[in-house]
Amino acid sequence: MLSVVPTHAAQANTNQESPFQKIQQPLPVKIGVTAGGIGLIGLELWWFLFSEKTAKKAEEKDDTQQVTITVDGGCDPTEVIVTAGKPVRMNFHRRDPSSCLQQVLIPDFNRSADLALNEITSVEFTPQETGEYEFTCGMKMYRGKIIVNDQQT
Ligand SMILES: [Cu+2]
Repeated sequence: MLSVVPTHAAQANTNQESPFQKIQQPLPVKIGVTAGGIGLIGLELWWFLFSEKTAKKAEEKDDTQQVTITVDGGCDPTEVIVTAGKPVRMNFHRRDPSSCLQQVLIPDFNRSADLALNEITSVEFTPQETGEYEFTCGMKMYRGKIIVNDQQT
């Protein structure tokens, strides 16, 4: 997402070179900052709406539904499918050194965990009700979904 910044800087430079620089500088700068901000928002929207989603059903082992999530520039899978009423263990394998991904939050189940680099950190909870719940990185830039289905389905 930071890759937007150089583009914005280049636009600001172009504006400063125009002959109207002294009079109009504050306005182009404001427009540049606004455009940069809108660009970032757009990029985030694009990321959330159109980036590839992968869904994976948790596998039942020892009465626990288990799923491994690779954390590397985001989460894979982005959607985890589990069954209500049974313990869930999410194994987060963090391979990305970015500080953005050093923590995972599952607010609906009151869980948070610090992820050690190149290690698997497990988070356990038992969803009692069907529905869709979110898990995110510490700063909520990356998001994933936990889909809790009825036992019959
Ligand atoms: Cu983050």
